[in-house]
Amino acid sequence: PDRADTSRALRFPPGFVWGAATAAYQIEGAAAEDGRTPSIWDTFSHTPGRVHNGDTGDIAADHYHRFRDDVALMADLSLGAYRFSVSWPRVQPTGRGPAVQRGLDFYRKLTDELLERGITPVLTLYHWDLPQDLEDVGGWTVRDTTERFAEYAGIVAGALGDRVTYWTTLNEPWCSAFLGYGSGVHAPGRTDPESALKAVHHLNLAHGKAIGVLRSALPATARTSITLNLHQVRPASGSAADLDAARRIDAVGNRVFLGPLFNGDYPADLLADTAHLVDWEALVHGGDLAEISRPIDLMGINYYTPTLVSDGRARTDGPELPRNDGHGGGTGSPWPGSEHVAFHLPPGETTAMRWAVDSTGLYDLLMRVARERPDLPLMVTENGAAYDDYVSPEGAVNDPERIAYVHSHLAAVHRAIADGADVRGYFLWSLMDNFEWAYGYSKRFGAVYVDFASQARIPKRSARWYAEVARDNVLQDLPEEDGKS
Ligand code: GBH
Repeated sequence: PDRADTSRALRFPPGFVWGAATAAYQIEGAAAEDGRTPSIWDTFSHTPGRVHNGDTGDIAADHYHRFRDDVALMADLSLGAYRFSVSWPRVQPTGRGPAVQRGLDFYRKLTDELLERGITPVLTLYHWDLPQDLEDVGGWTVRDTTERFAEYAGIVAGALGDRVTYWTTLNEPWCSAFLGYGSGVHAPGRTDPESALKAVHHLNLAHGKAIGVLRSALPATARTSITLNLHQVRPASGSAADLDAARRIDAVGNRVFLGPLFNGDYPADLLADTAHLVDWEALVHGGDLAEISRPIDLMGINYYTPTLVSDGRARTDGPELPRNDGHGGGTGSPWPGSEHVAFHLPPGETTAMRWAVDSTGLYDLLMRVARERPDLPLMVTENGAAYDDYVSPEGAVNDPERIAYVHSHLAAVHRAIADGADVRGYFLWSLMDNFEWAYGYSKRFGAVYVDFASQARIPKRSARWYAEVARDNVLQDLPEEDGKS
């Protein structure tokens, strides 16, 4: 891009929320403390061969014991908001019955600490850690789990409703359903397309029921939402076959959520594409769609990289593109009914995840949702990048690539706002290095470096840079040495 075009400070709207995000299993550790029992991620990570290097979340970043220091660090970094998740098995170990007070106390202390420092808590009820006892009776493939989730939502709302304004039901239900029950790369590691489709409906329904519970349990000032990892799907060519591949991935990656949420219906093409895999009529009961489409106050969007697809059976035109499995490994497919679609690595730079760096994808995604629902405020609830960070002999972590990545994506958010998208905030993934699911501790997404042997925290250069952006509410042009992307 022409630097002359971009060399100006981008001011964000007054009140724009600057935050960072984490998730319980990825940072808390203390896996067996204060009554917590295993979640599906404890079981999965302790199963040999499932997670890189046999890593587990047993200790993780030990945030359960270090939360006061971590909140002090957030204040130091001028964060206005902190997005975290509640560990279901810490609060309600078997997924049913009475709550464990010590579990709830942790989140009371955490949110008090945040509020004392003027940091707005943004709470997610479910970031993938289903109590193992619920998985043992079917997990997300069974309808009862939706009732269990609604009950759990009521418990947390009762305990924290007086101090938390922002409530998110689910983080990335696409991952829970299709990586958990389809590809098997995430817990519980099942690889059955029918189970994945049942899971996706039950996750949608669990969200809807929880919204109902939150609405009645929380004060009118509370803001409710769901966070989706929507896919910015692009066809590899204009051929009819590639366009159909893109339509299919848009259906089972995006519209499977947006349809019921926004229109109270599953898209007809999705039902047709998957009719041979699941009995939708038996799965979706009367009244379910009305529950799922209950109004929400805000939509969270997580974005990392675009999704480039072709018809893997009949590709004749367009450039040869390297393959990318589209789901980070796993033996099953996370795309039930569309297993023939091929995924490609978009051209250009990649991060340590081998994900393409493409900020236009974020712009396009925000504009798409804004066009569909102009009335609905949006938040970027996750965006960020893993790079091979290391501590220099002087004890510093210099990560210019992460600065360039975040800079370009913030510029995309700014452009979307200028073009009419109602984006209210941005949360960097992640506050600190953590347990990166199937990759264990091998991938570092943090603004803060964590030495997992000593648990020392070292803010990376990107953290200092982000702190300035947050403090000033302005994105300055990057100095030449930090490059552009
Ligand atoms: C999020 O998930 C999670 O919410 C968070 O917990 C996690 O730590 C973070 O992102 C980083 O991974 O194989 O090239 O086609 C990310 C969900 C789903 C995003 C798969 C990338 C495919 C990329 N991811 N997707 S590719």
